[in-house]
Amino acid sequence: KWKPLNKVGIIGVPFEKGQKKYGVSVAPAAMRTAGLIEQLTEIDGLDVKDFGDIETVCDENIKVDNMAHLPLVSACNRQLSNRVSQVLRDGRVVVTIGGDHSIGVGTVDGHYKVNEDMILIWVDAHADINTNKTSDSGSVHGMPVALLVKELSDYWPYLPTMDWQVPKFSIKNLGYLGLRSVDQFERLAIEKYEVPAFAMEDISEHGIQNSINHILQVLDPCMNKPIHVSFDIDSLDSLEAPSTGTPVRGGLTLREAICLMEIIHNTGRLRAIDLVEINPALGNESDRRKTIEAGLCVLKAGLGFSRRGTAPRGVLDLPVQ
Ligand code: B3U
Ligand code: MN
Ligand code: MN
Repeated sequence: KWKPLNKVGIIGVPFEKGQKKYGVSVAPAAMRTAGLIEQLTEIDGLDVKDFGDIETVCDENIKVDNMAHLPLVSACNRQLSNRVSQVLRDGRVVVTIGGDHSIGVGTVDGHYKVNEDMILIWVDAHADINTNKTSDSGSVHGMPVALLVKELSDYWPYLPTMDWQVPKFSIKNLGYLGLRSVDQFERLAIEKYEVPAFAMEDISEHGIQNSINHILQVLDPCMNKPIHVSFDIDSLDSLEAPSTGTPVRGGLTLREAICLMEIIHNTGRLRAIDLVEINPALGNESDRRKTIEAGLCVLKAGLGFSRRGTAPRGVLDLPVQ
């Protein structure tokens, strides 16, 4: 019944106010310069449309306790949510290039509006499930999951400027991969709600294939739900993706990440990919190149690029002299 969509829509989100370092906002431009559209277009049969960048305009200056730049984060995500819904309604897989991970609020909100039965795979070194009470940093990129999930709505104060976002997504439809830097209350939330979470030691024990297959089995045993992958580049080992704001060693290899994305692609149900936290302003030229290339590899694997190669369509023999 399900087969991979052969249409994608790209959205760039040059937004970095969900964290403290300069540079994640230049990732969409850096990815385009590195050949994002061209490389995706080379994937067999893929129709790629660029929906441009989200511009954030915001004149509100309301302070919310331990949530830096909330009005800006909110304004950006509100527009992003609408754009994501629009791309999905155009029958395309949405590929959103961040930006920091606070933009996960907009991508998941926009996806949920179109597919209420969606499941969410959060691939990250971090769990991003802090509230403003539990966060040490006050950075919203550590809070998107807690903002999205209906089960945690009572743990938030009233959030000015966020009225547009009603948390309806259930934590029962969430799974984690790649965790290795989880705060105490984040761990408590994962245990309280029994979120299927494959931290690095679990991936070491079971392997990446069993890990993702187990999560898919738990979240969607009937295999009929649309899948959203929110991929934080810091899920990769910092040797593979050094140009990111909060690198943590001991992470996924690029091979594991590609394998994971191929498995999800092969379900035919992947409908949205976020690629976030690439920061081309950090590290040297080699770090930058490695990180951007790793991001491109992850996207291509999710969109049907085959490492085996692809024979020319409809051609049965080699050309003769
Ligand atoms: N859990 C910490 C650290 C963090 C979360 N996401 C990133 N870092 N990239 C926090 O700030 O909430
Ligand atoms: Mn993250
Ligand atoms: Mn992270």
